[in-house]
Amino acid sequence: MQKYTITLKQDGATVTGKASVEMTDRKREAEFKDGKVDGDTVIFVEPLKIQDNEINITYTGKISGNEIKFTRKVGDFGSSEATAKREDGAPQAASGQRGQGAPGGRGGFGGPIELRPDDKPAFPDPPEGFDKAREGIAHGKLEMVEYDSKSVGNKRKALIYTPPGYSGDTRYPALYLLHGIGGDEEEWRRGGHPEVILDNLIADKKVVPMIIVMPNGRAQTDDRPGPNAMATAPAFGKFDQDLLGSLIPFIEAKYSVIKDRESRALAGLSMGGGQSLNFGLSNLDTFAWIGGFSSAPNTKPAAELVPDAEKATKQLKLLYVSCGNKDGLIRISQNVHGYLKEKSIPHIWHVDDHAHDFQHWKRGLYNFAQLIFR
Ligand code: FER
Repeated sequence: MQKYTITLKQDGATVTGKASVEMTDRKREAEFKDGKVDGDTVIFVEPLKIQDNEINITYTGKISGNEIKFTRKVGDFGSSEATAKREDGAPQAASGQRGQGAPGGRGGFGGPIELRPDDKPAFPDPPEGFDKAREGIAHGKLEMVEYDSKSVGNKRKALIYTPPGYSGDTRYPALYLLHGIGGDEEEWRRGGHPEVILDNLIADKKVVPMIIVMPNGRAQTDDRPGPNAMATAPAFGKFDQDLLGSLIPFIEAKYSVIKDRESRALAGLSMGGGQSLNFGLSNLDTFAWIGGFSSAPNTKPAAELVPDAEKATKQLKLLYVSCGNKDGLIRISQNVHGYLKEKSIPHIWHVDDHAHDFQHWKRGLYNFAQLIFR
């Protein structure tokens, strides 16, 4: 009987790690090579040398919830199955762990957290009660709408917040607010209650009254996260067609909104943060205010996000990049900030003490909402 211990570290699409095998009389250790993640599949190779013969063991794993089901193929001649369980938050895996880093939060995604000198808050923590429903103030409304999506080819849903006293006699700016990998058009309401945060900010006259559009950013016919949300990541990459081609025109026909770039903002959490940076920065004629909170590995490399620093600087009214210092995905946002700083592209870099969770995202919305449309 041999005991196999696998330690995996995921950084975006790349996987590194090692295997250690304890046999009755000896122990063998090997670093993996060629590790990668593609949707719900993880592949890596353990180099094995037997009597001067190089024989690779190839692991192909299907990620599902907290488990990875592996097929282990030894050279061309043997194959076996095994299941690894993820040990959340444990710094060293006992047997097959996907991801290290943020304890708590969701998923414990990402790699080790190495904070840099700039990783400091740009804003104080919001006042107590910023996210608690208040009595005696005016409240906005939430409604679910359906629109025809040309790119996806069916009817899709979006949750809309209209501010207190919304009237066709006034024209409002619009914030498009995007969800994360396991989310949908209800995720922000469920986890962040933007209607509460906005009602409070409007009552305190700290924001311009605005409409918030919370769509489903998983642009595929079945847009539920399903049992393996990671496998739906490619659909997040196609949402720009639906957003620009169908959703915005629908919103601008149905609601009393101002139809110019300076009256449109795009922000989101995690996968939605990546989408906001990717789609926002490549569509500066549509959006002037852009925010990425704890942006996920779907975020394009910074040099691709902003190929023309001068043009972006001219067009951007706000670029807000934030992450929690307990979030295993912070490297993504650190890299974006590093590039923006190097190229002197004006932006806000805000790092608070939270993890990959709604504590950070609610504060992101609170800060971002006060800066836009002014
Ligand atoms: C990943 C880790 C996290 C990834 C996406 C996420 C596409 C998204 C997390 C979230 O939306 O909360 O490797 O790859």
